[in-house]
Amino acid sequence: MTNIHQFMTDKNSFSRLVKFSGILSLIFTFAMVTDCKKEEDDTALLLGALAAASAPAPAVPDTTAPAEVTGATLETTHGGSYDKVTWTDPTDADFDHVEVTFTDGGGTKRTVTVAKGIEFYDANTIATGTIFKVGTTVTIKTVDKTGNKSTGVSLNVTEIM
Ligand SMILES: [Ca+2]
Repeated sequence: MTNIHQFMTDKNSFSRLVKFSGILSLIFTFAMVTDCKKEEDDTALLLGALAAASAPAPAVPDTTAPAEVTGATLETTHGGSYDKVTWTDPTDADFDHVEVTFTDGGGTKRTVTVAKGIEFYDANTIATGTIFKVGTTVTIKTVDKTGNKSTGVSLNVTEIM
């Protein structure tokens, strides 16, 4: 049997002990490195999640038409027939223009664009004496900068008594 004194003084035994310590130290270092690596991975994951959370949301395309015009009214500038339509533009920030569709006295269907802020259309712009055809409708649609168009407000062109 080898006692502790013999073990400690035996060069081979001591050398084995040193080697064994070295292996233990290697295992310990490996364990530490592995743990650090895991923390690095966790940090990378966390940073990735934070970046994803703070990144600006992808642009959502605008598909919303502006509100309708209000106070739409037919008027006559010559008496006898309606030839003018007036309204108030919506307040939507992206409102761009109005589209007026009507049938003129000669039966021709027309669509005209009226810029924001004008708030009226006179059929005499086409030719003096042009009127809205009785029995048809004048439709006013609002359009935004993206091109979204409202359903429209329609006015019936009736005979003026
Ligand atoms: Ca819009």
